[in-house]
Amino acid sequence: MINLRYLPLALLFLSPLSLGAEPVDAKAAQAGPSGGEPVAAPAPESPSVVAAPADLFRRHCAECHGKDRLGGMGPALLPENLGRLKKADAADVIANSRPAVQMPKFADKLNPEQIQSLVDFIYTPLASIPQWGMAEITASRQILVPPEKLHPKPVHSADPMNMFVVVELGDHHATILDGDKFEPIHRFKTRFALHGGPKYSPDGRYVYFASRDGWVSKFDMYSLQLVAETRAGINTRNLAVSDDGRYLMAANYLPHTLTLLDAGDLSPIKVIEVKGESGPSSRVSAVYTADPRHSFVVALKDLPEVWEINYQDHPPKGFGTWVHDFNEDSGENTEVEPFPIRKIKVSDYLDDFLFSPDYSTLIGSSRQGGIQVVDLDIGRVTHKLKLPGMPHLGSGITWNYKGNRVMATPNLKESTISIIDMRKWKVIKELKTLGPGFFMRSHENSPYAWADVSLGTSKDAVHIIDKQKLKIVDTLRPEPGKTAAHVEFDKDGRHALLSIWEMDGAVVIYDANSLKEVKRLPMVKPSGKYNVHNKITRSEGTSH
Ligand code: DHE
Repeated sequence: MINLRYLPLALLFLSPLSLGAEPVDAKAAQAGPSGGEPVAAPAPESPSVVAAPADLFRRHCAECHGKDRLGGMGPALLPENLGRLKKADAADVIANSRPAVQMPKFADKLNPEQIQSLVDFIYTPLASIPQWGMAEITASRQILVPPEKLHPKPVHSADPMNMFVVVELGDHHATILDGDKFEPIHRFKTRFALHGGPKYSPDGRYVYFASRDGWVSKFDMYSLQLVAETRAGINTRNLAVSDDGRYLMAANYLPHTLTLLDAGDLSPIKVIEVKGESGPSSRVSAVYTADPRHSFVVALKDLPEVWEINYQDHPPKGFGTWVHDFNEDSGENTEVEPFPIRKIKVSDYLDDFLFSPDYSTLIGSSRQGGIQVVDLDIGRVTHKLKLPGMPHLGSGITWNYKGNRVMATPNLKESTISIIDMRKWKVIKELKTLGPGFFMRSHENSPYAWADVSLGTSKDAVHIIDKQKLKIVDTLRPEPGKTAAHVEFDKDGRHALLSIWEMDGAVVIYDANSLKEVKRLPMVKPSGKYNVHNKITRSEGTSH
């Protein structure tokens, strides 16, 4: 149990969901997302004590955040993991806590200098990249419900194909929504700071979440419970599920690795070090599965390469050592390494990316701005396009326009949406928007694409784009003054669900044709919404 004597400051940034497990470090990241009792305030720190920040951390923080700052019941306190909290705001969080966390206030317990020294300490990178290999991952794994205890059929009456997961970032929960009635049917605690889209198993029964702190959680959509968790990294970007449902791959910033997990019990299969031939290692920007290729495709942040990792039992010609080991006479591949890697050189470091609908082409955001088009079959960059701002390609969508496939992407730094002909690789339209945006969405059955402008001053607006006229035909303001961001359609494309991205936020359900509001469900800073059918069928209007 937690020793309250040591608890105080250690609860920095701690979600209310994160208490109630064993002390950190011994079982570092084993503390589950189960709830706990409110925390008693600490004994005041004597103002006369001038301790070194490391000592302050050890005494006040290590219990919950790990003596190595890698996290435990509370999140990791490393610069990489604190990326979304401005350093200038961290002192205020320590002094005054923040809404929806159980961390007590420390303003009257530590003096401003002590608080500032702690801030400086946690924003200082560790001297070396911490070890997080097979042993640590294995030790972190927890089976919460064994497979034999899971109900074979759904315990609810919702259409399993038309359910949504809604991530509520504000208090680190997720809500499962019936997509026909638009009624929440379950709400549960998640790990701290989920990021990236949760990914479904191919049959839609399970959903896998990744948190920025590296936790991968498996949730059963039939019995509505978390079934297993593993910490795949210390700082993780996102995860992907193989098209056969057997494997997960987590993309990590810390350490510089890809973690391959068994999708069944989340046990680690392999940790792949991400480094170039000449030595330097790289953070991983993102990983996705390319279903028809039976591969995970990976973009790298610090190496100008794209990696394709085949997960078939018998990988095809062209992968890794396969070429050398392929026996031309027998036509067999006898000594192939499992999960061989094919490395494709690209012209610039890539951030996020999307695929063409047939998965033969990767379209990636260059660090310098603009996009690179990579033909995955021939293994090289075929086109480069200069675009204004920074395209946000993970949010890119495609559709058929006058017999041609086009794609559209918001820009993180410019008030523009770029629409690109995917045959000629030419920008055919730059739509001026009310501000830079983060997410775009549509559906095969909808004439409209929805685009938020949540990064600008008109963050409460959402543009409706006619996909055949290539024009903004309407602009909605679901709640004036409040951030509106991220849309997801229901299974048939008849409704669009939009987030009011605020602590007192909501998911607003619109009729996708009349654009009239149908219902509003209060939620705590809802971020992404993920429809089972649209995700597992790889709808052209949503992220994959
Ligand atoms: Fe995201 C998806 C990268 C900041 C919310 N974001 C993704 C993906 C990548 C990415 C690579 C695709 C993964 C996937 O879906 O599997 N995000 C980045 C960044 O590099 C960036 C700009 C900086 C960072 O801090 O990492 C960034 N992202 C944010 C935020 O600040 C957001 C708005 C709030 C948050 O959660 O931190 C945010 N990102 C999201 C969401 C998705 C996402 C909700 C999933 C979108 C979807 O519908 O699929």
